[in-house]
Amino acid sequence: MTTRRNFITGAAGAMVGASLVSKAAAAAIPEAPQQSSPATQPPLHPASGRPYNPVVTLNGWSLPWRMKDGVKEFHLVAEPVVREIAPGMKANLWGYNGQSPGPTIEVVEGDRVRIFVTNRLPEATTIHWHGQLLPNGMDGVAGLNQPAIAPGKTFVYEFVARYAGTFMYHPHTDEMTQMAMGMMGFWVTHPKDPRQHAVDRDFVFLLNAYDIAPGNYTPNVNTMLDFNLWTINSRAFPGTDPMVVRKDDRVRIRMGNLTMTNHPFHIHGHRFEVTGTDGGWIPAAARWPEVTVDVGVGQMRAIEFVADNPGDWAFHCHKSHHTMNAMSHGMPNLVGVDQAGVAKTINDLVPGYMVMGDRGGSMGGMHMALPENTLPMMAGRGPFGDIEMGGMFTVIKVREGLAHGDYKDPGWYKHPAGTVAREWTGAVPDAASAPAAPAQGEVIGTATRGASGGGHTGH
Ligand SMILES: [Cu+2]
Repeated sequence: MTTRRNFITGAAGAMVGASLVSKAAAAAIPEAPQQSSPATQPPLHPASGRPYNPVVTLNGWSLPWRMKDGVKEFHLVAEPVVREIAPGMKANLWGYNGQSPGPTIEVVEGDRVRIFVTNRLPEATTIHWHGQLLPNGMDGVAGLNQPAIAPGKTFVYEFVARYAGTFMYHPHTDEMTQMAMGMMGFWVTHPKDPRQHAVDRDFVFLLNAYDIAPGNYTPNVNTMLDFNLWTINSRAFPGTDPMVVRKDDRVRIRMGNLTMTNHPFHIHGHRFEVTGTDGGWIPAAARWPEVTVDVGVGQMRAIEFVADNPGDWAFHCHKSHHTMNAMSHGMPNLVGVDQAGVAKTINDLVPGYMVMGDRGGSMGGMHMALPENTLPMMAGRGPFGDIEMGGMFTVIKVREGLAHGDYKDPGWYKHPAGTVAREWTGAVPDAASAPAAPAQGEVIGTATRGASGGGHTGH
């Protein structure tokens, strides 16, 4: 039998056994390990049961289990948590076992699974096992399939993980509030034969969004569309960890979307194929090459590629407002307007004012005073300066010669000599501008919308 000690030594990180259940009850209900760190934890290699190739949850972890009479037993605790969204910002969220999202659950096709769910939230909850083929009474829709789990109560779910694939879990009780607060987790059912669908590195994460006004800590749960923090597993760039891979590794990235809008995820320097959805694996003959995959609301997508191109490659949502962090900016669009002196004049009146579209970098480079607990809209420093990104953005670091299972950040890519875009210092031909282009500082027309319609309060 797996002991609490095995639980702790079986997974790295600052995981501590929760004292939720008394010693007497410990035999009946497994411990509920907790995770205090938002850092990416090493893959959790199975200590019992059938072998499989574990996944890596970006800025997350996998939940240890115990084997009891041939059944894999897990214990999830739904509870309020404090999640660091990125250094400099923490959020009061709801999650499972110490973090939002909750831990990834990994099982093997054919496993019988028993999941204890303890509710430590101030309101009732349930868990829906998105994508699983299971008995109706285990599906987790409060009122329809089961009574809701009242605060303080523990329910048990039990079913067989019937087929290998990519799944997630989330409440089906007061969903608007509970998902807006971060309640969700990843689920991977591995194939019985570990050689099936085998890859060298298998990353997973959920896409989520929050509406946390600058200077605040708690999401507004009534927001329908105007979210201002777009996150990968409840982390915003530069808080997202890089995905470190060895050159020529076959890499899989599995993503699930529990926000209220779609996210077209785009890779740089590589091509991929979509190999799976939450409905199953896509036959090889039906796959086609892509560099962007749209992950629709409530959907999951698995992509695979061979990481044959060394470097630091951006991987991000292609909606440009989703790679920014929160800001209430009723800002005019002054792109193309000579604002020399304007900022200084206004700053004398309105300290902290800054302008968009003037001398590139005015956004990322603006180290303006922010309310407490508020991330810069775009941030991140790279080897060449400001990266000017936030939100749903991370970096795939492809390196030669890494050890199998080495996920440590190798630092920035060292570009071979002569392979970096550089300033041209030779002669430049005339007539490099469009014939009718206004000169810098010259304005054509004074459309009122263009001058004042650029402001909005969210993304
Ligand atoms: Cu997006």
